[in-house]
Amino acid sequence: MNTLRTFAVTSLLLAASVDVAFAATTPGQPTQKGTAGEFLVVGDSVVSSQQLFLGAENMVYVVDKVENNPAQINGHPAYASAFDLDSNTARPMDIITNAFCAGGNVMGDGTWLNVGGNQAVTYGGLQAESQNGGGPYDDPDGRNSLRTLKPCSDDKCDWEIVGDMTTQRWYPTVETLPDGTLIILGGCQNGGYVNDRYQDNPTYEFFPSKGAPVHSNILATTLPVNLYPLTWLLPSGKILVQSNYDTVLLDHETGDEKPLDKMPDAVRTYPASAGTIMLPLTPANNFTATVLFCGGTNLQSEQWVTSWPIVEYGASTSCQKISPDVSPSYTPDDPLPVARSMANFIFMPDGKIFCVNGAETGTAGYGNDTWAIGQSYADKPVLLPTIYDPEAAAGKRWSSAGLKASTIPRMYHSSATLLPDGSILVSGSNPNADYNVGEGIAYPTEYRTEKFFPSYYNERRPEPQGIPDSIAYGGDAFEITLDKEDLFGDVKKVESAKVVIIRTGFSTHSMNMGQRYVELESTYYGYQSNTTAVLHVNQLPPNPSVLAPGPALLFVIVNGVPSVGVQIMVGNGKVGEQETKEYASLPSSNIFGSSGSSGNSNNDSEDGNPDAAISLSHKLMATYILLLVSLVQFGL
Ligand SMILES: *[C@@H]1O[C@H](CO)[C@@H](O)[C@H](O)[C@H]1NC(C)=O
Ligand SMILES: *[C@@H]1O[C@H](CO)[C@@H](O)[C@H](O)[C@H]1NC(C)=O
Ligand SMILES: *[C@@H]1O[C@H](CO)[C@@H](O)[C@H](O)[C@H]1NC(C)=O
Ligand SMILES: *[C@@H]1O[C@H](CO)[C@@H](O)[C@H](O)[C@H]1NC(C)=O
Ligand SMILES: [Cu+2]
Repeated sequence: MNTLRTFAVTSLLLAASVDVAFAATTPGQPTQKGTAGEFLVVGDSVVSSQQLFLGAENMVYVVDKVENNPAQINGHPAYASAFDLDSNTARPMDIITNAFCAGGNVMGDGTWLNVGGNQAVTYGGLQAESQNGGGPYDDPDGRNSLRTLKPCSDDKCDWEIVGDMTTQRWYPTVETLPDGTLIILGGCQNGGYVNDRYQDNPTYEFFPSKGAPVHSNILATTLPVNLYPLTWLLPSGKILVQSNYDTVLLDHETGDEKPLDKMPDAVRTYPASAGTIMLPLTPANNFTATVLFCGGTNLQSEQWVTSWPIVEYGASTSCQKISPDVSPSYTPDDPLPVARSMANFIFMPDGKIFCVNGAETGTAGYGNDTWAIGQSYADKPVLLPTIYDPEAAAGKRWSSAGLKASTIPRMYHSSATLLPDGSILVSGSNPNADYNVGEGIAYPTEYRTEKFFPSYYNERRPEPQGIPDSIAYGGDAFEITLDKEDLFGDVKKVESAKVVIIRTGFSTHSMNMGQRYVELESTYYGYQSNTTAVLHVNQLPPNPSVLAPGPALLFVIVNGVPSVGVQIMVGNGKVGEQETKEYASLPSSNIFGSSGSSGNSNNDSEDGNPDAAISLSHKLMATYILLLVSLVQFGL
């Protein structure tokens, strides 16, 4: 019995700040060796990577369902681990209760929450006799559990149970709110391939708790495929919720749900499990959110609840996107080159999207049906990744040019995340009720963990100086300096420089909850005489709904080559309302000492004196106009 394992002390959570160093550092070069365009098996995750997230610059945390993993901790199999990116080794961790198909996300102070899960189980994933621990797996019921982790760069941090939710949630989604608290949406009580009305939990609640769960109409009306609803906090402060064929804008403060258009072509929620992502929020698109959905499965509700050889049914190639703060309608985008269920969409620092994992037929889920492949409900794993370029012309956005396939099928219960060095960690796959390895098993429990190395991986990385340890919502701009090597020996390369913040998110079930890419506004001064440059970089817009507070990675990209990412804190590092300030205006870009005009630089500064340049600049007026527009647009 382990009844004392559960502490109902939510207040503990807010007491201490997170023990990760957020230092103003100059990033160096990657230490991992790899070949551009290829995967490399780098290590063993020790437990199967059903869920994972980058918690510290050098540490990925892995969460598995309860099963018979050979690695032991505290006298029972381990169901979690920490994968050290420097040594590529994992240490088993104790996550205490059964986090099977849990949700997760990060708070404004850097604390990660892992929430919900399944009842206690024994061999074969069958229900355990005791729900309080004991038995072979010693895994108390996790359906209400609120588990937190304050990540660390060593082995000194662990999961703890900080209390219970008011209701049971298996397959919940978690979204970070503008004050750094969390909203927890949906789920069911007992699990299964799809949901049903006897166990549905069509509500949302908050962490820290704001009381009883709130009923959600879209969750109540989109059975049976309303598990792990697809959600994004929008710059308007509303939350986009997509479930089965329905879409709404949720106002989480009033409970109002405004219906948007029906999702065309396919179901995107689990177990259809499309690849989904909010495209980059940039100054060029005025930080307007567009969400992309690709793949999934074209089935009607009644087709999910009868047993038929779904494993042979082709997945969808359809891509659709929506800009919910602007229009209620979906518009088609370039289809996937290969149909996929269970694709993971992962941001690369250059703003392109890496699409990895998944299967050409079938869906997520597993069972002992005669038609399953082993227990897998999916087949024809897609091994060749493909990349989506949001900047490319329509018809040309997808490409697998220069990419080599993986050799490891990664389907149900696989996951992926961007790493600071710009590689992508890919792990998991386990369409099995329990740990299942050995000869003749088509899709075993997979521990092998790969890194994928994008085209830029072995380029000399920029080593920008002046990266701050936190980014605010408006206020003074800051400067980042680039030297000759960072500019590839050519001052004009500064024209391509951008500064971006990426939240890598909580990866599970083809979702990366909270994943987001925001480009900061920046201008430059380039100096021809000594081939150096200064970037003038704005803080985030004065609106925490553009990027909720909490830790994220900052990258500087020059000539398409990203620096190694530095972990910074977005906001004040605390849970609570965030201060917003006026958005600064930046001096116009200029290359001093150049003989011809370049880019959008002006031509009145042959003396290389930036101050003279500003005072003379015809663009000064434009800057003031920009400032005015900014003030208006953020309602100041
Ligand atoms: C499915 O079969 C496996 C292997 O025989 C077994 O361990 C498991 O308990 C079965 N699951 C169910 C739900 O019957
Ligand atoms: C490069 O030259 C500019 C213009 O003279 C000067 O302001 C800047 O400090 C120089 N940078 C370095 C790193 O020497
Ligand atoms: C750039 O500066 C030179 C020298 O002052 C001047 O002769 C030329 O007209 C300028 N060109 C533009 C496009 O302003
Ligand atoms: C930019 O977005 C804001 C709201 O997010 C809006 O008020 C403003 O009109 C937009 N500006 C432009 C130029 O589209
Ligand atoms: Cu699952």
